Amino acid sequence: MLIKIPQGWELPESAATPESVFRNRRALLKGLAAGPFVAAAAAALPSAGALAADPPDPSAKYYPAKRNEAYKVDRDITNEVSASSWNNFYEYMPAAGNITAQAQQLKVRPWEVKITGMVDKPFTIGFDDLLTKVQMEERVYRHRCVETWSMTVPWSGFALKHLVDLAKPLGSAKYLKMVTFNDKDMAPVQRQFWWPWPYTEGLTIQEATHDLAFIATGIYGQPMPKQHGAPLRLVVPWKYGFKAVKSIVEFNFTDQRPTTFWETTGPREYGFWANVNPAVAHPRWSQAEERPLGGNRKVPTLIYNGYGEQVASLYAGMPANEKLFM
Ligand SMILES: Nc1nc2c(c(=O)[nH]1)N[C@H]1C(S)=C(S)[C@@H](COP(=O)(O)O)O[C@H]1N2
Ligand SMILES: [Mo]
Repeated sequence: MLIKIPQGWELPESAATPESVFRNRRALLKGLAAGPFVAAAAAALPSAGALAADPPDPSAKYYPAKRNEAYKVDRDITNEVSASSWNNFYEYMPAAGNITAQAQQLKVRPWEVKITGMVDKPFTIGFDDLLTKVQMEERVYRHRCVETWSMTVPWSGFALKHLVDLAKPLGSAKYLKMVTFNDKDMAPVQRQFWWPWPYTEGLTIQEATHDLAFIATGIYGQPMPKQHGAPLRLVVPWKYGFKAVKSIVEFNFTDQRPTTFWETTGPREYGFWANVNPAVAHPRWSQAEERPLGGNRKVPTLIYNGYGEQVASLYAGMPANEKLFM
């Protein structure tokens, strides 16, 4: 997101770690290649996925999850190195870029998720417990960032509807608010008081229970790397990427439309609905095209990011003053 606050610390794209460094490190970790240069490069950076020092991941048994072939995309899957080395996670670097090293400060266990607000009975559940109560699957989805880069990736996880069912919301609940952790030790950037931490997003209950709404706990057949928002993050592929809140600690059911991190930060540029629409320009750039990660080629952006057939009916009959596409 390009909000114009003085940003001396912003890295230009050219300063990102070369992909070759990641490739070499991965090869080394897999025992396929070694040699003094590769070893040095590998030692200099934390790993893209599990850090060597982390304890064994108790959720490893769920991956790879069985792919659900109902979710098909007529695009090539983005190569893993490109997707995992170009991320947006302001808690670790307030600009999109290579945040893998910074994101290793995220501690994903123990991890508790709170279910609060207008539900039958609020509760807290450990992340690993939660996984035993849902149906894990893999889905290939498009992802379109409001800043015009895009990717197509296999997410592992479960339908958000499963979590809504576990929560037993009251009939009076109209919205689901989702909140990222707020911890200055785990994310020193959260000391920057001018951002409205914690990162918050929201959906209507109709959106949250739509077939496409997904909670991702992994990507490319592995548990979620930290830079992608471990251990669980939202995926709503018909909306701009900023809706896809990472590292969630709370699901709050409410009758009030939640005010989001980006609405608070840039109310004229980022809204609640944020549905993808190539015909509605961002105030500072066109949304007509996008650049799939891993290349310089541009391709046309599609209404609802290609999911119009499934989701357009959610918005039929909305009042004309609702800004559905920002
Ligand atoms: N907590 C949190 N969630 C976040 C963000 C963030 O800065 N903080 N960035 C969002 C944006 S703008 C995008 S495009 C996606 C990027 O997801 P990825 O890094 O896994 O590709 O995460 C979204 N979720
Ligand atoms: Mo984004």
